[in-house]
Amino acid sequence: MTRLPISADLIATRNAVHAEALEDDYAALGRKLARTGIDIDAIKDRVAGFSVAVPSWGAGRGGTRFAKFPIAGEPTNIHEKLEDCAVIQQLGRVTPRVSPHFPWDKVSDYKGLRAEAASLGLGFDAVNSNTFQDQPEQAYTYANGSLAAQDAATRQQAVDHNIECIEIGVQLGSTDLTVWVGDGTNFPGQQDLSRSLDRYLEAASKIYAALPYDWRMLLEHKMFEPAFYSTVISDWGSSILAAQELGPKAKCLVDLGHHAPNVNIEQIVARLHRFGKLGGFHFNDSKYGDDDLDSGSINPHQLFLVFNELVEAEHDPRDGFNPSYMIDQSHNVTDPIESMLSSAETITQCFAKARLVDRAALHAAQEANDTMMAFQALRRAYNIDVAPILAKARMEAGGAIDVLEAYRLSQYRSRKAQERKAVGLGAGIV
Ligand code: PSV
Ligand code: MN
Repeated sequence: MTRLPISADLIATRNAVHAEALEDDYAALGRKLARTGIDIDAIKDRVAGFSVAVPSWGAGRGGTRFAKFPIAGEPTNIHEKLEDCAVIQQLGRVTPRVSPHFPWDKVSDYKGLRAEAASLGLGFDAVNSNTFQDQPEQAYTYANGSLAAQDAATRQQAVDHNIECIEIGVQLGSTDLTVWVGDGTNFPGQQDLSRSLDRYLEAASKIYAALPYDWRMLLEHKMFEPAFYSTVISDWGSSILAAQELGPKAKCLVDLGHHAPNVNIEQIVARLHRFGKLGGFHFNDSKYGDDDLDSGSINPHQLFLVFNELVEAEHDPRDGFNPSYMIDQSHNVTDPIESMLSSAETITQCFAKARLVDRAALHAAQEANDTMMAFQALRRAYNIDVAPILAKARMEAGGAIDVLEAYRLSQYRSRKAQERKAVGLGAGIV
């Protein structure tokens, strides 16, 4: 039995208020799109089939290394995080899966956790391992690295943790393990740059060997932080080389905030797909570094261009096209539920806009070296406001036409503030 956290009556009542205007906007957009041969209902159906996972850790207020400013009613355990993720899914209807992080989300009964999620209308996405922090009970410190550590026992501990994550994931119904390590150096000379990669590859291959037949290992690269001189899997080049060395089940995961400033991320996406190594995404946005800002809040055009490459890849799947989509954000100054509702909408908008690109016109212009018309093929799609398509798909799936309005009217957060224990101060996410 599902027990959804927001009153269905509230959603229905608010939708009734907005329905007429939505029909009007949808019809107008339908006529506009029809003039270029696009069937709006077909786009709506694609939108209805789109989904992106939310990170369990995104349900709480994030923080910087300087401070965290908790809000009343934020979750402090996986059960409460699931409840908040259920709100996001119930209202927005594009986030049916949660990506858990271990040991942050550790429980004693994972079958029970899976059933609990299902009762909230949720499933589980990729499991994320954590060898970038020490845990109270662990034998060896990760201060000098994990999978690439000099010390063999430390490497083995990191391998064992990843294998435990796979075992947990099997019980939760996941089929992907996302591995991000913070291993690296802060000083030139601190470690040998080649031998540290050798150690990483050797340890990673032990994790790879433990993958069930239908699982993938998603390697997440990041240029810097916490290591500020060198990082072992620093960029998509290191990532694809490692994935190629490990085998076909190893793919690359692109976190949008993990690149040097101004890097052409959409080209990286195209390259990874070209070589059969595009595994998935952590969506967020950034201005300066790994800012973990809300998706599309800084550079929505870049997000659209990433989705444009994804549509190209889907049309030309080569050895297959099955990237997993996840959000990975840190919500430092907003209510995390509102941020994820808004981000999921932005991501879906980019997905929809990329489908509006006149591909035949784009390809013809490319063939003819007609730069301006090729650019215009993208620009025209980017400029279309697809909000009515998303709202209609959402409404038809039982979600709210105006997600933020419904969320605020539900007073969910203030209700939780009465029920939940207060979060301590401190820094960082959990
Ligand atoms: C690292 O910055 C990262 O993007 C990885 O995905 C981690 O698992 C996540 O953030 C957690 O904070
Ligand atoms: Mn990430």
